[in-house]
Amino acid sequence: MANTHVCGFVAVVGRPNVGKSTLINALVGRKVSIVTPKPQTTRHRILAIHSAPHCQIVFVDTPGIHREAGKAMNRLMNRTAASALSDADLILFVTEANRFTAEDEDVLKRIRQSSVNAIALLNKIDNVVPKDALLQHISDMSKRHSFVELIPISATRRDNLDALLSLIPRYLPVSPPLFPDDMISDRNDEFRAAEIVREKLTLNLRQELPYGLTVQIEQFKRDEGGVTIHAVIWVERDSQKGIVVGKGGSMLKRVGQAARLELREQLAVPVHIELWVRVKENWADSERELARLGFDTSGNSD
Ligand SMILES: Nc1nc2c(ncn2[C@@H]2O[C@H](COP(=O)(O)OP(=O)(O)OP(=O)(O)O)[C@@H](O)[C@H]2O)c(=O)[nH]1
Ligand SMILES: [Mg+2]
Repeated sequence: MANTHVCGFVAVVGRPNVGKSTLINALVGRKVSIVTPKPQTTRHRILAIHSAPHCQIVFVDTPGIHREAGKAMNRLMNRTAASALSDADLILFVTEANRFTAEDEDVLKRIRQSSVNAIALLNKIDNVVPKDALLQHISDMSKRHSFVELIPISATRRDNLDALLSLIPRYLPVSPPLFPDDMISDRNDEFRAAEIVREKLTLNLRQELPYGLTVQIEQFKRDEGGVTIHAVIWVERDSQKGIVVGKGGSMLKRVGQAARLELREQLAVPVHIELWVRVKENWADSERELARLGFDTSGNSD
């Protein structure tokens, strides 16, 4: 039908670290969501919007669905992903092309229960050797569920992403756009600043520590000179404080510098960042603290 406009929500789901956020950033052409090599990077539901003359695709980035749901934050992350999945018009189920794990199966179970149309994406095909193995993985995947499409991709190399973008509109309902056509995300610059600081912390700190910290913006001020940001890095225990500060403040300096450079690029104005580290005992295991720290704890049910 000529001149028919479609619009809908496309939930991007999968276990942690399969490349959901990388894919979304590549599809909308902007870094809406942070990316790191460590699992459990995304903690929030983040919208990334692609607008074209006859369609508007609202991608929903979600936390990786995972099993070690020990703390309140982990349970909240899983709930956030599950509710995005059941509210969607279409699901993009992201897996790694060369393996299918028990956590992937957990996600697929939720997809089956939702009865929403799902496209299976086998990501990171640049990692698959020998290339023939990919055919076997595609065949295995096609037997697990009646996916409406099954597409091997590489989010980092952009392989098959244009094909994916051109297929999605046929699974979306006829609807006018739900968002202004110049809007790329539902998140503001303050949220983005907190996330970029957390990304730089995750990239620079070793092992488990990134899971125990969160970033809260205390001040975000714009004036003629640019943007001034004051951010607090909350850790769970006193013993973690020294590691985040680093020897003579070296870690904070490195993280602040990396975040400043990226934000200056994104905001196109000079950026000044000051970081503090504070302790809030076991914040990640308290629903109340999570709500105070900006997590959306409302209305998500399992
Ligand atoms: N080789 C390769 N690596 C990729 C590809 N896509 C993503 N990655 C890498 O996979 C890692 C995880 O990427 P993310 O986009 O953060 O993964 P995610 O699924 O959003 O992870 P969570 O937010 O933790 O659930 C990063 O190191 C990416 O660079 C790809 O196509 N090929
Ligand atoms: Mg992510």
